[in-house]
Amino acid sequence: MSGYLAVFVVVLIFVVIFQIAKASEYVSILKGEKKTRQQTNRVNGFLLIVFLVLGLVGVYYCNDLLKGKIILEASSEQGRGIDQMIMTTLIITGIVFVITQILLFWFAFKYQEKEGRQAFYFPHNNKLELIWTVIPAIALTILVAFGLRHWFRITSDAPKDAMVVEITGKQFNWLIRYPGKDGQLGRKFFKNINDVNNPVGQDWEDELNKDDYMATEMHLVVNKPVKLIIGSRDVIHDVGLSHFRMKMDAVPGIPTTLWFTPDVTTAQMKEKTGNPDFVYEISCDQMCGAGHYSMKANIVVETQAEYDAWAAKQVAQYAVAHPAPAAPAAPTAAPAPAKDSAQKVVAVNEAKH
Ligand SMILES: [Cu+2]
Repeated sequence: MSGYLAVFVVVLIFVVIFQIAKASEYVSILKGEKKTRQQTNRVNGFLLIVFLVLGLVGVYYCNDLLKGKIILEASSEQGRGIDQMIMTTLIITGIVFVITQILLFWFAFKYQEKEGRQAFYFPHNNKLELIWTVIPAIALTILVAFGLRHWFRITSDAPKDAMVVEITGKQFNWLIRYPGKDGQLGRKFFKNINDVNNPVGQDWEDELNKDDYMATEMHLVVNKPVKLIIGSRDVIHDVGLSHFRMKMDAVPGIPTTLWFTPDVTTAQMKEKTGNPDFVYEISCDQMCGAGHYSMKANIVVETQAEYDAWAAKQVAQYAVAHPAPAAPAAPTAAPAPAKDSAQKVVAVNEAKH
C-alpha cells in the first residue's frame, strides 16, 4: 500500500512542477520575455552572493571545528618537515581559493544583465594569458620541488647507523622481520613460504638467516633512524605510518624502502595525548581485498635500553622452524628428600625444565 502511495506522491510532485513551469511560461509571455529574464538574473545574482557567504563561512567553520582534533603533531623529524610543506601548500592554495571564489561570485552578481549595459567583446590577450600561465606554473613548480626534496630524502640511502626492519604485507596482516645481531637480513625465496613456520620464505641455507626473528609488533628506538624494507606476498599493499607522515607501497616482487627518525616515544605520546591506550599504528593504505580494514599492526617507540631488553627476548625464526630434538627423558630420580611439599613442587618443576 505504502509503495503505491509513494508512486502517487512522486507523480503528484512532477505534475505540480510541470504546472508551475507552465504558469511561469504564461507569465513571461504576459510580462514580456526580457523583463522576466532580468528578474530571474537578479534573483540568481543575489543567490550567488548568498552561496558565496554561506560557503566561505562553512569552510571556516569546518576547519575551526576540527582544528587540532584529527591530526596529532608528527612524531618524526622528517614528518614535521612534511607537515610544514603541507601547511605552506594549504596557505598558498587557500589564499588563491578565497580570492578566486570571491571574484567568481561577485562578478556574476555585479555584472548581471542591466538596461543599457553591453558585453565587451574581448577574445584574446597574449599578455594576460602569459601572466595567468607563468605565475601558477612558477608557484606549482616551487611546491613540487618542496615535495620532491622530502621524497628524495626519505627514499634516499639511510644513515649508516640506521636500524633495518623488514615489513611484508599479506592478505591480511603485516609480517615484521628483524635482521638479528648481525644486522643483516637473510635471503628469501617465495617458494619457501609456509604459514606454519616460514611466513616470509627465508632460505635456511643462508647463514644470515640464522638470527633473523619475526615480530608481531614493530619496536623502534627513539631518535634512531630506521630503514624499512617493504614487500608483499600477494597483492599491492601500502605501509601507512600516519603518525610519522610516512607511506610507501608494498609491491610483490619489487622491494621498496623508506627511512625516518621517530623522535617521540610511545610513553611520551600517552602522556601528551592523555590517552593511556595510545599506540602508533601501521595501517594498510591500499585497498587490497575483503580484509583490508583489519590490516593493522602496532609500533612501539622506546628507549635503547627498553628496545635491547625486548630484542634479547626474541627467538630466531630459524629456531622456530628447526626445533631442537626432544631431550631424552631424564631417568626417574629417587624422590628428593624434600622436607615440605612446596619444596617438592619446585624440585619437580625444575626437573621438568
Ligand atoms: Cu593491504
